[in-house]
Amino acid sequence: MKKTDAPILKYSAKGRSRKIEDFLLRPPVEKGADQIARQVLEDIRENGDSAVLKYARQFDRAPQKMVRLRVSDTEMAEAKKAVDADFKKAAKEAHKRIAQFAVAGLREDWRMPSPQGGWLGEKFVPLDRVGAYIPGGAAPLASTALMTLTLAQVAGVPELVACTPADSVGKVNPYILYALDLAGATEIYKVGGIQAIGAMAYGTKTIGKVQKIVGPGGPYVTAAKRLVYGDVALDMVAGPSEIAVLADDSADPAHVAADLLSQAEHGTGSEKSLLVTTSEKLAKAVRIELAEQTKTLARKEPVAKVLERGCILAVVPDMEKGIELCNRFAPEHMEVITKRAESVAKQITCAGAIFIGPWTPESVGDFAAGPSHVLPTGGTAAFFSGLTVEDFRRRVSLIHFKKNDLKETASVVEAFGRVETLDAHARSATIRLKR
Ligand code: HSO
Ligand code: ZN
Repeated sequence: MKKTDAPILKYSAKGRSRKIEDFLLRPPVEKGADQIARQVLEDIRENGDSAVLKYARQFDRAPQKMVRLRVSDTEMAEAKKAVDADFKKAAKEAHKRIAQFAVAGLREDWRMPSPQGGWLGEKFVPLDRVGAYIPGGAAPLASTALMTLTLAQVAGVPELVACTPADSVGKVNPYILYALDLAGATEIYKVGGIQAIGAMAYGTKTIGKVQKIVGPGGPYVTAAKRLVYGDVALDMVAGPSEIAVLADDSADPAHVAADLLSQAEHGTGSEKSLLVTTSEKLAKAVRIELAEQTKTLARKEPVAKVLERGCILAVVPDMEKGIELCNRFAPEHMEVITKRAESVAKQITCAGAIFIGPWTPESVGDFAAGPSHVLPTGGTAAFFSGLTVEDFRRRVSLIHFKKNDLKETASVVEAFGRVETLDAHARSATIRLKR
């Protein structure tokens, strides 16, 4: 076994393997990032645009001569020209499917009767201004533009802001720009990292404050998002990609390996790939495939890093144990490639998204299927969910009482008012019932 081979480990009923337990632990925020984020955010809060520009030059690849943060109409027009027809077609198809899924996910306003003639309900209203963070860095994630703002577009949000870092000549990747345009972005700024989060959260002269920030990011973006919670609404912790594959001997090892590598190639080296299988034979074959297929990938180095420290092949005694391990891992992406995959998938309860059966590679979820690929990572799928259209609307409760509803509940209001020593609460109900 080479250093870069993922280890095959047993997850059994007797005693837990230390290596597997360590693998399951993913600290949500890297130390160090938090401290830097605090300083940068403070500076942006105080000094606005000049601080944002300073950090864009310092931390993004933006050149010293870049002075304008906003992407101009000319830049957008150039990007549209630069993008090839094949990609345009693909992006439109993806956009259509993401929008259709979002429409299906919209909740209707609803009402239920209150017993004495009134009614109770909820209504859903689009937010006014939201911001999406589109990572630059390791790969130009054009799909992330679609997987965030399309949902806001369907929700009916009028102001759609996007921030994404500039490259070394002060430009944004044209494919990202094209996708942002399709998704209805109304303002695009060339700024990444903590500085993008700070600008959107606090607002500067150039970049007006947003109500909610969504989108994935590295450790610095994640740390910054945690620190601006409350100044703005946020989505979830969406860090380095993760995939778990639950497979039995019906799975094709080449397919399983390809899927494990698909998330390992994202480039940070902190991605996680986990195979959970009832078949040791499959695990061995997958290990060989991982090594073979890696040789043919462009991003060998980051992939090798993940294989070395972020990938394990766990052999379980039965499917039940496998399901248990997957739920404990709570992965961002969970593939089920087993016999009776649908019934196995029913028992997976902790995952950002579940990909069911041999014809559903995770990559369709990244680019084409419909649900957003912005999903919780780091084990937070145990309590967070992926981005949906409802993330871009506020839900407002509605209460409409008739006199008899108030009569019926006045004693409840009075009782609580008494216990909580809040007379005026009680009175505002009883005063209406006095003649
Ligand atoms: N797998 C990433 C999304 C992505 N993949 C974008 C490729 N491009 C999020 O989990
Ligand atoms: Zn991906």
